[in-house]
Amino acid sequence: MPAAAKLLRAIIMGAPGSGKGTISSRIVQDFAMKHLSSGDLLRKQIHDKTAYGLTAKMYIERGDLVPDQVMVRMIMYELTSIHNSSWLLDGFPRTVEQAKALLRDQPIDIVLNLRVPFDVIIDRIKGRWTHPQSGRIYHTEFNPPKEPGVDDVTGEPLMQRDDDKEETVKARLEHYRRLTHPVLQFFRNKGMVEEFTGNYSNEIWPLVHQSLSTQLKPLQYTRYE
Ligand code: G5P
Ligand code: MG
Repeated sequence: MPAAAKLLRAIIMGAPGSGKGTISSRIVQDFAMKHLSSGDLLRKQIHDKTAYGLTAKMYIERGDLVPDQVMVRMIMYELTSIHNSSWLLDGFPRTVEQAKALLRDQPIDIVLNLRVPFDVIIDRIKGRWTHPQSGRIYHTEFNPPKEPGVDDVTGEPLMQRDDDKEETVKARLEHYRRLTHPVLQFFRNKGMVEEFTGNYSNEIWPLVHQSLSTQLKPLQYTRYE
């Protein structure tokens, strides 16, 4: 009987706007991994007006973090449905409490940390447009949709996120500095973090690809210069 393929449990971290969603969408194209984004999940719950969504809405609109117990319950539940696959967690954990709860439940193989300067990030977020139903991300200059304001795949309208207003972005960056930096330190102390630094996702992506290729076989051969 052939040996079961190794499953990879990865986390992608980085400040708001550092390119977690952008890099994650490239990862799932090139590797057999499921992408679970806590932000996308929360926005879907808000759209569907679920109990989680009603709780999360006011926190997200202020740029605050949703309480740990809500997040831990939601993410642990979602992980049970993909336990047979390799997965990539984006946006979770965001606090040391969340990180400890995750490690009590799941073995984590690698933490990918995207390091992009804050001034680059603020410029990026101003130009972001998303397709809320799928989580597809665009940018007016970096990766514009074929037709302005319209999703390439469905033809549905694109939206700007409510929490992308300048003041809210500043609050999100501040929470990142105060609450999420310690999470990185927590994982660094365990020797789990791989760092990727750059101003552009196109320079970071080949390095991420190379690193993951040492752990998982890519779905197709892609050459990055
Ligand atoms: P989210 O949704 O997790 P954030 O704040 O962590 O939100 P965000 O904003 O989704 O992260 P990102 O995914 O890191 O950013 O970045 P992205 O969307 O890929 O890229 C940003 C923009 O830059 C896009 O338009 C992209 O096209 C463009 N871009 C990418 N690369 C380049 C480049 O090289 N050049 C240029 N010019 N542009 C580029 O969380 C949202 C909220 O949900 C709650 C919190 O309230 C949070 O604020 N939440 C949680 N609360 C508690 N605990 C948790 N675990 C929570 N998770 C979510
Ligand atoms: Mg994102």
